Amino acid sequence: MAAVAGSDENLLSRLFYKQDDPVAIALEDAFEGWLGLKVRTEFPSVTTRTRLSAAAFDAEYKQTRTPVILQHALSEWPALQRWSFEDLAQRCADVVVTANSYSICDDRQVRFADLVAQIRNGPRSGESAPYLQEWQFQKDCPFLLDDVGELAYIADDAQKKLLGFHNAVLWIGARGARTRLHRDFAWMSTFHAQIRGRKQWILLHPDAVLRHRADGEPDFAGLVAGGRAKVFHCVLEPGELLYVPYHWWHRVRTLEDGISLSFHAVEEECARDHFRAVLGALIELALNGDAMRVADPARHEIATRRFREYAKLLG
Ligand SMILES: O=C(O)CCC(=O)C(=O)O
Repeated sequence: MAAVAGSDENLLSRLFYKQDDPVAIALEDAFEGWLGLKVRTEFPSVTTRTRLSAAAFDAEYKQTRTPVILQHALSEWPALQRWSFEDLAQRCADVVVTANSYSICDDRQVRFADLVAQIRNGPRSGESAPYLQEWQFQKDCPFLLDDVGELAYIADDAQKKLLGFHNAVLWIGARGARTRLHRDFAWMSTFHAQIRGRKQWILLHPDAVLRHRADGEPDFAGLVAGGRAKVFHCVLEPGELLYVPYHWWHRVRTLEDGISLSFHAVEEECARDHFRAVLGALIELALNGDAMRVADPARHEIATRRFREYAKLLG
């Protein structure tokens, strides 16, 4: 793979946002190949805990910014019993959503019920697996929130405290759908509730650095060199909740047709940085939107969509 000329940048940042950039796509494909060889044998798994109290979660995982899988956190959620593809397709049928919204080559507007039919029928040949990513459902389908229980782990979410609602989004995709390596915007931590299907997660510590080797190839082995584990993996099962602390890189592959819900929460210590980042991004879009659209169309498109949804929620 061609190196980025004269650059010693962290290649992970190259993947961030630049979802349709050919260099980023080649890099991601090479990463996928490397993961395929390593993932089952060499990466440590994310720890799983059962019925963990909010206080223990705080002390052991939140304070140390360590990912963890929490079992039984969702057992009171009606969604676990009620949500199926058929149920959601019936109740959200005519809502228009954007499928594959993390790509500007592949994205498309579609009726929700039609998208579910496409997911269940599997991708047509040559098409990527359909994926409804980061769907801000709260305005169009507020009744779905009735099926989602409280989570004691996000009781201090600074966004909820300030704006009155959590940032909750749905991910509904076909087997094989993936979200490429990225880290979440604006200091948000993720609490990802798996409702249907299984998902493979790869998590990279915030300090992880990916550089080129002397021959110009990406040095994936360097990610785990030095004995300090920087890459973790897990397969999230229905009923489990995964905590991904802010700034951790993550990459997700849907192993079976799946439905999941993320809360993107703002921890108290990050509140100032979060709201500064959101405001900064909004100002950048307002003042430099045209330049951004030329330099990085995918980033421009994703930011525009995100703020449009945000405006609906605030509106
Ligand atoms: O499930 C996915 O495909 C991605 C989830 C994710 O990146 C998140 O919730 O922050």
